[in-house]
Amino acid sequence: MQKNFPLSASSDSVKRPTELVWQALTFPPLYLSIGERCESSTKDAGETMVMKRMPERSQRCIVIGTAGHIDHGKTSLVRALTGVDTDRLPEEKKRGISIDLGFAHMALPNGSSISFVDVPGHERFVKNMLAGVSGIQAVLLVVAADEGVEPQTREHFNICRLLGLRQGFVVLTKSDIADVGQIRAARVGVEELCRGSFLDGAPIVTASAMTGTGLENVRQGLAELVGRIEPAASGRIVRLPVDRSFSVKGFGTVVTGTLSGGSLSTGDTVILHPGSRPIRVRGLQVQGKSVTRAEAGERTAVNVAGIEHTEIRRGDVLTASNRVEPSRRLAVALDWLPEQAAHSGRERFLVHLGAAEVSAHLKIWKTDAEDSRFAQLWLAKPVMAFPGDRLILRRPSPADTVAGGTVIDPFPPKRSKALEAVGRLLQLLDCSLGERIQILVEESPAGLLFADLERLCGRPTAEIRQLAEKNGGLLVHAGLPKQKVISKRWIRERQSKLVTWLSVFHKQNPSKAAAPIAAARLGLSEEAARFVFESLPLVQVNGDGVSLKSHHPQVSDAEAAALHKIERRFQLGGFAPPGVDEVLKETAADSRKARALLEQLIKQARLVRISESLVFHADVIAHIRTSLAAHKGRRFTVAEFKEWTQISRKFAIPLLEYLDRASVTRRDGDYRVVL
Ligand SMILES: Nc1nc2c(ncn2[C@@H]2O[C@H](COP(=O)(O)OP(=O)(O)OP(=O)(O)O)[C@@H](O)[C@H]2O)c(=O)[nH]1
Ligand SMILES: [Mg+2]
Repeated sequence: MQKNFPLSASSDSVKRPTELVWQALTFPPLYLSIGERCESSTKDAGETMVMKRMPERSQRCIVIGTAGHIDHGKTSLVRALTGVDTDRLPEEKKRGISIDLGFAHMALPNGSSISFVDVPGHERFVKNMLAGVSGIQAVLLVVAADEGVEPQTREHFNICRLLGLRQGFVVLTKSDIADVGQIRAARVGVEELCRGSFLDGAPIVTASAMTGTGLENVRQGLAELVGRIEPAASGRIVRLPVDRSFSVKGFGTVVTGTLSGGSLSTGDTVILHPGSRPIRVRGLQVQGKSVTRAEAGERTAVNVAGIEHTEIRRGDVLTASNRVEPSRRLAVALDWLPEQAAHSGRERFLVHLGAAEVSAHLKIWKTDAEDSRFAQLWLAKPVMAFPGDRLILRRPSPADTVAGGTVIDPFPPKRSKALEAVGRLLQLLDCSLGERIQILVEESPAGLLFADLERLCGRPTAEIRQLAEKNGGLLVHAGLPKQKVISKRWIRERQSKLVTWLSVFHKQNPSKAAAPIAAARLGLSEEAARFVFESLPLVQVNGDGVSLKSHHPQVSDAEAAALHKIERRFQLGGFAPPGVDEVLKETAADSRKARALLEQLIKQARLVRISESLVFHADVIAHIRTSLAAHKGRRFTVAEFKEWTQISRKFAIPLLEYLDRASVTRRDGDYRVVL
């Protein structure tokens, strides 16, 4: 039976032991009760999970991050709004600053709710701030009214802008200690900072966490903000970039993060990356409550089974898809901050993606001296990245944010020339998923499996299949053991090559009925070759041989006589044909030669192969087809069929199976139905 999380304590009623190190859990009240010790590990890394179902909760539940310079009042504002002090580390208490991420939540009167991610403002902890803001849907830019815009106001704002955030507003805090002139100056500074950005024209609310003045306006602003936020996409591959991993007594390992799409249910098996380790979801909490399902965009705490909390680190990723995998090389479009020169060469950067921080170097694809937009990132360790993911590039020393980036291709070709690479990235940059599928399939020499496409596109197979099937330029080949998508253009190109090759083969081997597929496949896999051959109207595939339909093998007088003899044997056999081996033996001393003659007759449709060892004359099959066609819809048993044809059971069963395959009849239990 599934074990529930403790539901007894509420955040404010619990007096937590001082040794609690990581109280800044997503939903501390439910995981922690008096005396429980919670340990944590917070280091690097990744993301993911596949979405399947629609949300079961009707209320909106969104994640908002704070941003702003050190000491500007972010934590105080969150506490005034939620009653939760997100500074929980002893060191945070001692130093009076936030060091790591803090979490709190509040309910809005309309039933919606907000999860706050409170970030530290200190310049040394921007890396922690980055682990928190990757999952937020809106920002509260907090600026102390008495100080105005400061360096980390700017850096945090830039990070939010570069991550592609679209919603948020500004709170000028500490209004109780700022005079009118300071407030006006702070407002002007903020307006200047935000000009032309997603916060241009956003409300600038003046408030004091100390006196409570203006907090009602902040609440109102939050309620309006929630209404403007687009719901996170369902039906996507879900990733849970882990920003925290800790252990709760009696429950074991709990990890937290923001689900980036889809849903996660208790009992699901998820895969931990890096390492591709499957683990089971024992329990889930969202907004401080145990739930059976967490949805895209929600701050989620996941109780996982069978793994120590120290084995999961900040930046690791949970995913429900076993087809996606982390990558060490990313093709990206970069947006450099104006004051930052374009970089390349040996300089190392820190890449922040999801909750991960990874060292990397850059290769910029320069097509002219000015252009440093497109680049390839070589990462020190793999990260789970999907096309369209945003990332931040920082210089480690002196620490500074230098650029934002968008992942264009998480698995780019290893080698290519700058012009080629840029041309390709420009194509992929703004394309739809359908166009991306087409580009990727056309690039690959023999088509792509759906599993490959899921990995390359970061989107679920069901969505990819739908788009591939309705794309006139692509062919979904169902005949292979694993379904593959092949471009029709590619087939057409191969078609002309194959036809040329076959013409040459027939010219050089005029007496051979067909070329072996293995020899004709022109560097393709046998599966792909067979698929191409079968799709060509000019070409005929027969067993292991392939030939042009227009080809008629030249035969000597002796061969013509042998052909006649073989055909005659099957014709005379009628419904009781002779054994293939027996006929071959009679025909020629050289068994390969005899088989080639038989194959020739099959190719010419004088004989029909029913199974490997059973061949009928074409007239017999034509006779059966005509006789059955006159009884459309008629049901009959094997015994009846035997009676009509006077055929033995040995031949009747394979013959009927052949007729089923040829859609002349359909099996229905003990009966056949004439189609
Ligand atoms: N007078 C006054 N003081 C405030 C107000 N808000 C915060 N403070 C004080 O400012 C100091 C810093 O507040 P915090 O809320 O910790 O600031 P922060 O932005 O979270 O700081 P970091 O997380 O370290 O970046 C504390 O001493 C607060 O008591 C306010 O509205 N009025
Ligand atoms: Mg703080």
